[in-house]
Amino acid sequence: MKAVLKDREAHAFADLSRDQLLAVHRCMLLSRKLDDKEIQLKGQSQIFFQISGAGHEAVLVAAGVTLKPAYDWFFPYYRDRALCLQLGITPYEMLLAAVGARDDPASGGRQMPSHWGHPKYNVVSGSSPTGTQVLHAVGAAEAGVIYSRVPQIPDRASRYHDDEITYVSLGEGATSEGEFWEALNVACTKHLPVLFLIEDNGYAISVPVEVQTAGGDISRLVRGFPGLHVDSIDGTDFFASLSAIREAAAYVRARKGPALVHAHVIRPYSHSLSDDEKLYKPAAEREAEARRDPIARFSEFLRSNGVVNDDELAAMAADVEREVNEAATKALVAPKPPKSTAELWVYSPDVDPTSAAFDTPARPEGKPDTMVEAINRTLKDEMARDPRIVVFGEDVADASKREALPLVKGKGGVFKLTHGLQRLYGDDRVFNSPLAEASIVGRGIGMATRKLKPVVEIQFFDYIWPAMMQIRDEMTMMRYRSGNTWSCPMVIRVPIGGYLRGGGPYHSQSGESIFAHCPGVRIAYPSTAVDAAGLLRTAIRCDDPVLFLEHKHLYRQTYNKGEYPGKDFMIPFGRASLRREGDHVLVITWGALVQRSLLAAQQAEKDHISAAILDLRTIVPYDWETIASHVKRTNRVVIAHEDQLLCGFGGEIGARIAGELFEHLDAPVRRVGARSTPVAYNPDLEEAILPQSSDILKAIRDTARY
Ligand SMILES: Cc1ncc(C[n+]2csc(CCOP(=O)(O)OP(=O)(O)O)c2C)c(N)n1
Repeated sequence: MKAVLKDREAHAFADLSRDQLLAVHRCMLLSRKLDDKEIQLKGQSQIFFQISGAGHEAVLVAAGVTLKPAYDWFFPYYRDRALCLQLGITPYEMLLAAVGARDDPASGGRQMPSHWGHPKYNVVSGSSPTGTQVLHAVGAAEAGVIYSRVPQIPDRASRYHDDEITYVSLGEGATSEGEFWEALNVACTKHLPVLFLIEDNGYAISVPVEVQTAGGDISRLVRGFPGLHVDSIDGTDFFASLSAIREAAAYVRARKGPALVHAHVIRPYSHSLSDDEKLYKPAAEREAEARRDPIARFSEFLRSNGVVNDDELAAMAADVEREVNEAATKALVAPKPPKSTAELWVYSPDVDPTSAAFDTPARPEGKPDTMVEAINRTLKDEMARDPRIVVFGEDVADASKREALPLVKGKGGVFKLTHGLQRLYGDDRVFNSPLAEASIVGRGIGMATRKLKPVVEIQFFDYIWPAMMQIRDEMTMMRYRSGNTWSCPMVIRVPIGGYLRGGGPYHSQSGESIFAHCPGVRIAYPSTAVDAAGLLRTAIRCDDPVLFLEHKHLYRQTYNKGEYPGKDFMIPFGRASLRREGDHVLVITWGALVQRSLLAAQQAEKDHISAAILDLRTIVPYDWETIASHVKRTNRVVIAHEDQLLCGFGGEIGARIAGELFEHLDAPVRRVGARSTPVAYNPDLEEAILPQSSDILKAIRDTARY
């Protein structure tokens, strides 16, 4: 090992000039001094969070000098200060993030410091969950490949480079997350140009690597991945790091496959300022780590090889100190974001899917379509219009095996919604994914940050949960947390709901209210074929992430069929549709309960109760104006949804009606929803659990007679 390092040192030293060696040292020092400054400022309560890159500097500068800002793509971990300095992010910009300044380029005061992001250098906004970024990197790498293969994309030449690399880093602790393994699997399956850097400082907060990783050595575990270049190095040794990163980068640039560099580093400053490593790391271990400090090692190398003398090193340290102090003085007086801007950038400030621009007339064509046909045709038309649209998910392709495609009819999704898309648009734009929901959404996020338009499918709502972290903490927050510099507009299509007579607990779930609680996502929930076409087109053309809920029971009904409304038909979000006029009671509903409410209203008519049925069509945003105008007219309200009553979205609407329209009510707001149980397999049990027309009828009668 020692001899190998010596060779690498000799080689690397030979091809870096004196100026380059000094620049390497200065960057490492600058990174450390910025950490020190932030620690000081945190102690003075001038900043609010600090996490350091101390001990990781050597391998990060090695990566920074090898990779190309604004050419390659970067998904750095929170320890990557030295890399980001090397890429071009300035100390002043970093300190703007620390003080939460308005002009912080990473986030405009929305995100903690050291969660890097800078559009100028292709550094994509980072979050705090460990490991989520790895899937974004895979998606970003895929985006480059898709741009290279889809000539119809008009501006693609400016969007990728044939030999670009996507860099992503993470700690050895984060490699325990499933997303890391999903990412490696996809990167190796598709031979994607991703460079994974594992920064192994031996601990994840207080958990040592031997408790974290089987055998205590992550690179040993991943060596079986086909096509993956793997190297394991001392990441506190700059020359060993440079040599390993260069070799890995050359492998990836040559399109031989992905690479993974496992760098053993140290963490001299505890996990963060909230942690004290003395509580779990004995003194001897800490002293041994200190002897490997990358900055001390590099300055010793420079000195012992006559590259610099002590005076020059001292002068450099003083110059770094001056630069850091100047940047801090400036950052501390930088303007803060005004409180009035707290709600900016949850959604796109440029494209408003509730606006008249999305209100386009229907031009009906042909015979009535089912909801399945309407969605399928909309996808086909939109993919023809916009070559940036990519469709992927489980089973969505017609046939993954190319040689099979001419011989078979094609699968096109378990419900056939995507049938024929692969045949029409090719397997670069329509493809199957591994059975891994987090990877479907996470890859979509990475692609969307590079301006592709992913329209992905989660096969059943019941299985969306592995993707919840990607949806809640990544997709919905990307724009907000990056201060509107990054966004990931994409569509997640999800078959939802029950009434299947045998769907059971895992093919019948509802739960739109869970996602309505995540600021940053729009939620559409059509009940007719025509609405599905219009709302899906709006979802695709708008600039926000959209959860598009398709009720399985409504896919092939005859009562909600409609003539395909044409290639440009859109329905603005936040516009409810009055399905039935009525004067006595207003029923607010959506999804499968629209039809059940209509049947209940017909029955109520026999009692001379006239019930209006309002189909919300979108949950986020929901059409409060229309709700309010009808409540003021009928003075009596029932809210009916398939989801459980407890914490269902009806609770939100009911509370708002009670709060804002109390003086217009002649009866309490009644809600109809499922019981608080899973949906049972036995059809009788299912019927008892899910709300039926008879339940809505009873609520209408009780409300009318109150
Ligand atoms: C998904 C998730 N779980 C837990 C945490 C809390 N947390 C923050 S950092 C960290 C340890 C990370 O260790 P590692 O990946 O080895 O990186 P290191 O901090 O050691 O550089 C934990 C548990 C988190 N941010 N995200």
